[in-house]
Amino acid sequence: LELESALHKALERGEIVLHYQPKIDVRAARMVGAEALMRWKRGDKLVPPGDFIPLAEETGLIVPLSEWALKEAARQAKVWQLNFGFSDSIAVNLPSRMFERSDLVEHIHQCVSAYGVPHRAIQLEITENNLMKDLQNVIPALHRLNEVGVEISIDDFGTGYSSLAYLTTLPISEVKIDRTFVRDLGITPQSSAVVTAIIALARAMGLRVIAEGVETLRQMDVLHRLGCSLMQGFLFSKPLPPEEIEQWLAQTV
Ligand code: G
Ligand code: G
Ligand code: NA
Ligand code: MN
Repeated sequence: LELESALHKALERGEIVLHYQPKIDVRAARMVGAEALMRWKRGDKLVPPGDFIPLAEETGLIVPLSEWALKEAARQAKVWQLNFGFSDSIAVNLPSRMFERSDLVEHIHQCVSAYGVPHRAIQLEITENNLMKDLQNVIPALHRLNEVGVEISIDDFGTGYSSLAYLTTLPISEVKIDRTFVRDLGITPQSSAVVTAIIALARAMGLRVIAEGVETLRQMDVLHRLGCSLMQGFLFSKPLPPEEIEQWLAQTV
């Protein structure tokens, strides 16, 4: 309960911040975007999202937190555009709660308009399980987002139970191979079988594919050989505060 009221105040006190992890195109050797990840600056501690996102989901605080994250990502995209010519997108993780809101698309529109960035400056990551959990609300929202140019990436892909036939009907742009498959690449044959299948599926559906949780050169090599050149993970960079990610942005242009 103490944590709950502290989290409640955290947002208005400016204690919630976004860190950014670069998405890398290994073939082009450049950063092609970044994923925004929330942290809570509580005193001199930096609380990881695993310690407060579940509570935020339970209490509904995830809604104002996510609304703030969308706005903050749009602001950051504008700053990077002005300082570094950044024209890629910042990915924001969106929980299924946000899709229950009829004004989600309007809220995103207001965020990008407020800072004068194009809608494609914001990308949304939704986990495969969240996607399938609330199709009734998610599907119309995905179509409206697609119409205005906000791309959707399916997070933790391969861990859920989505019907592949069904997925082909959704306006999505990217699938993100879950880190559990990446972790075992080069170790278990099953993992490379799954990754090979996901890459083939993505290609057949005309989707980009990105691998998350890339930690070793070996994983990078296997992924590259299998035809996946977009990657994210500690091998390249951990999630960084905005000041520290500027070295990546400076290399991009
Ligand atoms: O950054 P870290 O690896 O600790 O993140 C842990 C989990 O918290 C990840 O699954 C990530 O998707 C989730 N997470 C991080 N930031 C956000 C956010 O802004 N919104 C939501 N809904 N989840 C987030
Ligand atoms: O899928 P999700 O949004 O939960 O992923 C984001 C989380 O993954 C963040 O908490 C981030 O810190 C973590 N992460 C990023 N890169 C790596 C990595 O290479 N290995 C592991 N184990 N975790 C990573
Ligand atoms: Na994510
Ligand atoms: Mn993920």
